[in-house]
Amino acid sequence: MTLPLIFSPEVAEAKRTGAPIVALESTIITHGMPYPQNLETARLVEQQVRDAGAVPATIALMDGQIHAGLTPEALEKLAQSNGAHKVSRADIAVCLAKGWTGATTVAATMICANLAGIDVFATGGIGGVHRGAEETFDISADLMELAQTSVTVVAAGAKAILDLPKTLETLETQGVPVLCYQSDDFPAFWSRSSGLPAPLRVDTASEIGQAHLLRGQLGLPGGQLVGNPIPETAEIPTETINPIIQAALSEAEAAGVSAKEVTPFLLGRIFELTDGKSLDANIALVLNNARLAAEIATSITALREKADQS
Ligand code: PSU
Ligand code: MN
Repeated sequence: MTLPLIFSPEVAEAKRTGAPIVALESTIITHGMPYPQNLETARLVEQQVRDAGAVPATIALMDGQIHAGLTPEALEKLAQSNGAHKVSRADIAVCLAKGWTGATTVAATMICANLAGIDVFATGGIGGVHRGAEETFDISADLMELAQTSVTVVAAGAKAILDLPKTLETLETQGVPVLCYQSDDFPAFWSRSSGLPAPLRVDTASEIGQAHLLRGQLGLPGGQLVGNPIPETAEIPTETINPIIQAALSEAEAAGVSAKEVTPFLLGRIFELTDGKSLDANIALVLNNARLAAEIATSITALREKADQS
């Protein structure tokens, strides 16, 4: 049985020439933003990766295949689809077996990127330990994936809808390096700082690329989480966003939302409660992450070429 993995023409060409590639997730498209902003953002993010000198590979499951790179038509179809499944580690194989359309979370995108030989992945925010996890046990599979799959993930930290101290503790327990880019603080998505100190600070894309390769050499499984703070001009002050987060959390509890519906529910309510303003910030930070991810992928490619020559 051959691996059900196919590349878009653009990604296949990049694989052939050894050009740097950046993986992008698709749950953010189907479950993270409304149509048509989701499609516009997905296109902008892909273009940002290209402008920064790498090739974008948006990952999704369709017709029984893992797609690494989507054609413009496939991207549009995914962004418009209402029935796409949210696919994490647990769901990938069944989704493929059934031929469903599956949008990949951070965890599933890491698995697919790794299969496709892609080292770097850009997203908005990762999943984490939910508030009240001591009761619900709701901890995103993204955290355990970072501990076992060797992909460097660039995110603007994690949203304050989560319990950020517990999220960082879990990452530490799992041995996941959390590298905060040019910052002494762990970023909190819409805010540049969560108020929590950076577990590790890095200042250049090249350091991140070197650390990625060193982890491989050292035989350490798992990836790296890069926390890239939202650009200052796009930041939403905590005084503005915190009451909205609280309201969304209370509504989720009152409505009895659970399991994989929790994150999409909260994101949708925050979008509505901010009259869509949360989305502008979200778009700015994803673009910022795409740029840094392209720089990291470029530096990994250059470091590998240098090593091959010596
Ligand atoms: N956090 C965000 N935006 C998102 C997600 C998380 O700020 O779109 C998506 C990502 O795909 C992430 C997933 O991997 O939700 C986590 O879902 P869960 O908490 O159910 O594991
Ligand atoms: Mn969950």
